[in-house]
Amino acid sequence: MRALHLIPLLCILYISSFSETMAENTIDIYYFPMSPPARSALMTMKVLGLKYNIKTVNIPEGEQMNPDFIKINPLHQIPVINDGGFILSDSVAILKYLVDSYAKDDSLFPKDPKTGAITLQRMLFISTYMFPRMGDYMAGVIFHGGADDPEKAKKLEEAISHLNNYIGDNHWVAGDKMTVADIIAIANVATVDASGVYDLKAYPNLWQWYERTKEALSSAGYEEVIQKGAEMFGQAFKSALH
Ligand SMILES: N[C@@H](CCC(=O)N[C@@H](CS)C(=O)NCC(=O)O)C(=O)O
Repeated sequence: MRALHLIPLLCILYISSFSETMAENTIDIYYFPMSPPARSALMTMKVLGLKYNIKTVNIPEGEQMNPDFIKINPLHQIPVINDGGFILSDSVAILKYLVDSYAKDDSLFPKDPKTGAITLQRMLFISTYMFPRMGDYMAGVIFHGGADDPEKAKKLEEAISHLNNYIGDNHWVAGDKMTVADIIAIANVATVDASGVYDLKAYPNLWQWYERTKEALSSAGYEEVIQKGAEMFGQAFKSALH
């Protein structure tokens, strides 16, 4: 639990590295760097070159239960965006909305029925299959006593293996083009990687995709958004594990 004491300080340091200023069409994002879904939303905003304003919701401190935030999202979860009064929660919906509203074309979320449906299926796989297993194992260690649980670790590894199979011979998670499914996937995979528990190189399709996606997102701020937040989570996990 020692790591939890460091989290507020780390977050202040981390958030202060975002220096974008308010401007017209600035989208508010309710955010915390340790959160994979929140990171996928911010990463997508940066890929699209949008102006944003981070409103920090410190989850380890319980700020999601503040009445003002509950009014914004009664489910008390981040991410949430507020785009000129349009309030939207859930990372999958947010990523689709951002692409539909602001991308110059539909490549990040294809309109073609089949590739669009595969993109959505992969996003839902990450959001409803991999992410809960990561929460169960990693957040379980951080927030509930720190005891390792090999069964939960194995369940998360099953998700990694499925993702490796989905990628197969494709370059990207949803086929031969990069989509928002890659962004949501890497926000989660980087967190799994930062746990230090898994040898991701043992999953060659996934490993090559991981390297390729980091590279593709680097100029949009991969390190700043995804890597740093994942490491913060990984450090908290490693410090709590016993
Ligand atoms: N399905 C949601 C899940 C969001 C979620 O679970 N967010 C966590 C942080 S990673 C949260 O806000 N937890 C606080 C709580 O549930 O009270 C999404 O993809 O946006």
